[in-house]
Amino acid sequence: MSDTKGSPPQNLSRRSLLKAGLAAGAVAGSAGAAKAAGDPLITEVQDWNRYLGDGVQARPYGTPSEFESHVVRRDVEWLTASTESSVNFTPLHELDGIITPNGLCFERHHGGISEINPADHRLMINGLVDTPLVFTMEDLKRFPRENRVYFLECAANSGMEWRGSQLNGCQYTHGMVHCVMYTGVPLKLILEEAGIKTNAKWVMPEGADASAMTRSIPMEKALDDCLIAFKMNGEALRPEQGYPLRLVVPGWEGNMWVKWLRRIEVGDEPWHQREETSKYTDLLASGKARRFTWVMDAKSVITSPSPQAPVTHGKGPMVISGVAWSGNGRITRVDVSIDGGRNWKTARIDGPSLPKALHRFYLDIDWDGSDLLIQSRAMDENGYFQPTKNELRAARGENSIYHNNGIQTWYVKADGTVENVEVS
Ligand SMILES: Nc1nc2c(c(=O)[nH]1)N[C@H]1C(S)=C(S)[C@@H](COP(=O)(O)O)O[C@H]1N2
Ligand SMILES: [Mo]
Repeated sequence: MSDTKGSPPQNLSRRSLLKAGLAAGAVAGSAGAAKAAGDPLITEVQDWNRYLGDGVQARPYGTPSEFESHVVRRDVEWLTASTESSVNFTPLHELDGIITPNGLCFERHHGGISEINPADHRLMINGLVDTPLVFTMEDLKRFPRENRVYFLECAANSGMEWRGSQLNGCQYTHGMVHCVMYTGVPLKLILEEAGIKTNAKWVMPEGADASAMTRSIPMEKALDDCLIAFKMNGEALRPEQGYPLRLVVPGWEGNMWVKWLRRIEVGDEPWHQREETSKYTDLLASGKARRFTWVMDAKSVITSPSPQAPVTHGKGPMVISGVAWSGNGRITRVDVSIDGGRNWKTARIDGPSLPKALHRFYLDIDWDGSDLLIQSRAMDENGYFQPTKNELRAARGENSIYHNNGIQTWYVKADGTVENVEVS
């Protein structure tokens, strides 16, 4: 659109000149007024206004406008050796509200994406149950189902930032999180159908993908709020997200949300699988490792402005926006600082406030055009406050990758560009 800037309008009618003059008068004296007076986007009838557009069914499955083609998941090539065992990131800096569009949910696979025909998919329950069972997708869809909105965060989200600021973009530092509405059957109902033995204390979901992902989950959680989900945001799960079936483990680390779910074993103790021993444990400074660190603690990040979303409008009104979430429930408050944590203002949370879901916050400021160090810190319904990165490092040392929920700083420069820095 900027290629039309400055080109003189042709064939201006008296009427359109008059109108343009009036428009200029309305914002007299400003640079914007001069532009509006001769702006062909105002004075000329545009093609999209003149010609008929595509009819219905030109796009049987809708996709975003071509002008939004930059809003995509992105990866960091040097992070992993292969794309099949890798991750890409949600473009948080381009999104608003609390729901992540299905095509933009970050992907984390350990053995690539399984392509499964739902007619060929089975879910088995075995182990310490009265009756081992195998369900087809059709069987599962005959159980009462529920709709619930939850965030999913990989425990490694922000892991590259433990020792200092590294990746220059909110998409890369914080984009291993998404939030959708799941439709599924409570895991409790499936376990009750099989009948769990009195000594049953743990369940182990297993994936049908090449990595056959397995994790141990305590029975209390399995019977509490876990779902066996087949829909996200109203439509079938995407293959990337585990089509046709995934486990939803609200508030707990993403690794436990087994995709392409094909089996649930019931046992009396944890299985000590790879993903809960050599991976997804946190090596402390003492040499000991924390393990079974399931809950994702309260965290927040400013999504805009941020390095990939610089300020292009100059001084004056500016919307600072971000997301906050807690694996322990609702977010009750988000504070924003524009001076690197010296002073804080309480941000406005807008949209639904659901437990274990993303919350959207805004701070509307009048920017004086000077450098800013912007930060956000979230508080959840238990009174837990998101820590600074120094507080985190004091507690857990510097070996960690997982569970970095430290406060993020963006350095907004006078020219509007934004950089990832650390003020702790
Ligand atoms: N079967 C299976 N389930 C899996 C994985 C996998 O590789 N295979 N990756 C796990 C990890 S580490 C995360 S963070 C989440 C990512 O879910 P997403 O791809 O929907 O974002 O899925 C989890 N479930
Ligand atoms: Mo993960």
